[in-house]
Amino acid sequence: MDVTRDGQITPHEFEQATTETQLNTPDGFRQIVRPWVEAVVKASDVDSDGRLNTGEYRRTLRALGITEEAMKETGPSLTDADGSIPVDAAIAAAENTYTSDKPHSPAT
Ligand SMILES: [Ca+2]
Repeated sequence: MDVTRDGQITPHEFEQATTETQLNTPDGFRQIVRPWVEAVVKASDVDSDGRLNTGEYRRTLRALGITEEAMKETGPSLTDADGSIPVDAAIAAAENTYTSDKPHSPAT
């Protein structure tokens, strides 16, 4: 990570290293990001029924700083007929978001 080997990690070095190891690589996602995503999604499932209902889903995205507009784009593609999202689908969508080459492609 300390490319210049000066004993300090600049913001650019940090960004470059994390992008290379975590983003756009399924292995990087599985090793580094997926545990965090799983923890967030499972903590969001307040009633532990294996699904994120609308309230659980919206509350989590709001806490993560996701805008209402982005929620409207993402939610409908993931929800089942009852409006809830299976926990596994939410985790898969996050993986796609982190590893896809397409911008704003949560669950394609
Ligand atoms: Ca739930």
